Amino acid sequence: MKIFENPIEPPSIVKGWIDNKENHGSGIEVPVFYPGNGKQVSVLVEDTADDVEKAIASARKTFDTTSWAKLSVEKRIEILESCRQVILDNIDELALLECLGTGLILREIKGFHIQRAAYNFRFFAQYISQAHGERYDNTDGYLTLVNREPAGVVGLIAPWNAPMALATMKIAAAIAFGNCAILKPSEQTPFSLIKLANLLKDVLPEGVLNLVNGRGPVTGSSLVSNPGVDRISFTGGTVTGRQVMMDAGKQLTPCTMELGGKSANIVFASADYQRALDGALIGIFSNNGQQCLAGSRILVEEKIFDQFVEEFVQRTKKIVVGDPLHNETEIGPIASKQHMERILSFAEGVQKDGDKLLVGGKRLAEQKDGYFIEPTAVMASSNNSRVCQEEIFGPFASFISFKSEEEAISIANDTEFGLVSYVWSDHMPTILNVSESMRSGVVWVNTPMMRELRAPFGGYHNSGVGREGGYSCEQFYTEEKTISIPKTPLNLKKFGDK
Ligand code: TXE
Repeated sequence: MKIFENPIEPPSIVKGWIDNKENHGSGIEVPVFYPGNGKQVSVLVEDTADDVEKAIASARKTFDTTSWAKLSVEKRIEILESCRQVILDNIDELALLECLGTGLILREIKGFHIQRAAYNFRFFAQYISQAHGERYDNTDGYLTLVNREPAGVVGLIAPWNAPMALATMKIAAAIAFGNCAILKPSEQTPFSLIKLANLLKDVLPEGVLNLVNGRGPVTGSSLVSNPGVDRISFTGGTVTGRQVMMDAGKQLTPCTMELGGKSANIVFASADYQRALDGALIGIFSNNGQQCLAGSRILVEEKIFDQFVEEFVQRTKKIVVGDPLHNETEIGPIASKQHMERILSFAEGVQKDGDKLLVGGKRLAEQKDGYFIEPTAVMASSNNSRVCQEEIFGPFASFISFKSEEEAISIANDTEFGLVSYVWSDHMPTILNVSESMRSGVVWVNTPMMRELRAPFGGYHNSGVGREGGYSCEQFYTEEKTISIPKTPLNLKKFGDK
């Protein structure tokens, strides 16, 4: 039996971070595992409602009583650029810690996740250097200014599938628009983000970025339910998102929700076949298959269906699943035992639903203690199958064939989700018609994934509420204020002067 080594010596205990100091939480110890070998590597001390209260009070104090919220744009840009530099200076350690928590492939963590984390700070530095306000003159002699002011204290709840890349989008946006933030990483993957908070202590004033650790229903819900929080930005599952929104709703706290997906990857016979095949594999198997934007329902035009499926299956059989530290690995372990078992349960249920397993579906025995599974593909009997309707969130593709553009559109939109759609065709009228017909927040044409940070990202239906991206974040993390001033003293009506 092969036991894969930990990527880095794990911290023996993970604590919270308040006022640029470690905070020893008052809750229980929660075990943390390395997905590559299934061993417990650390514990995190859970932050209770009292610890969360302390983090909020610290953030509020900084927001209300220091110059943080009113810094000049030049100074704020300097700070955001320094955050970026700190990440790049510590890329190796942050990448190993990210790998320890998530089991993501180290090569990809270094090449994408940490780079994106650094870039998120630069992106918002550039964005605020160009942000503009509104000003209205009117014939009654008034000048009206529209200010965008920081929202205040914001709660940021991050998931486990890409902690650095996703959480820093929230942190950088919150800071760029003058807020103080409280981050709650996933209890499964605390290592890289707590390290980041520690590293940023030389750049960020006390109370600007606090971090609380713990399970969702304890630490997360204490943050969401606290009336001292002015915004909640959440990325996670749809079921949890619904709960978070209900809890936040009691205080009328505005939320953005970046939730699950079951995205259609539509391949027309008019597509560049080879690129579409490569794109379909990337769409479902990158990031160990654990991504909200995965192209998990692969819809292929009947004319090319058999050949496409056959070649997809042959390529899938050759995918290298293994140690995330090895350079040749293409898919690493699933993030947790519980999640691995959930993914496998879909493969076990395939026959019951009348679907057919094409490849994969089992845990990889030779790497028994790690959470490794075979990349999997299923031929669905119809779009009503469980494998086509539920988010599996793993290296698990479902195939369906279609005969016409109308049928493809109808199948693609027949889902509770609406995050992303992929369209593969070289026929412009098809590209335009399908793109405009998709009930999803994003459409990618002839490309597997492309995130333009200036553009909104988010979903229709149960895939989310609100958007992330340049202007979308500016709207979310600020309050608008309208100030009207007469340019010269105006004649006022005189009450009681008769
Ligand atoms: O995530 P949760 P789970 C999907 C994916 C996955 C499913 C469940 O389909 O199989 O969700 O994953 C915190 N109040 N995605 O259960 O629960 C939690 O501690 C406040 C899609 O592991 O959504 C963590 O920090 N916070 C997705 C964060 O929410 C709460 C990414 C996400 O955990 C909370 C991850 C509560 N009541 C999973 N309960 C994406 N959109 O990319 C939990 N949390």
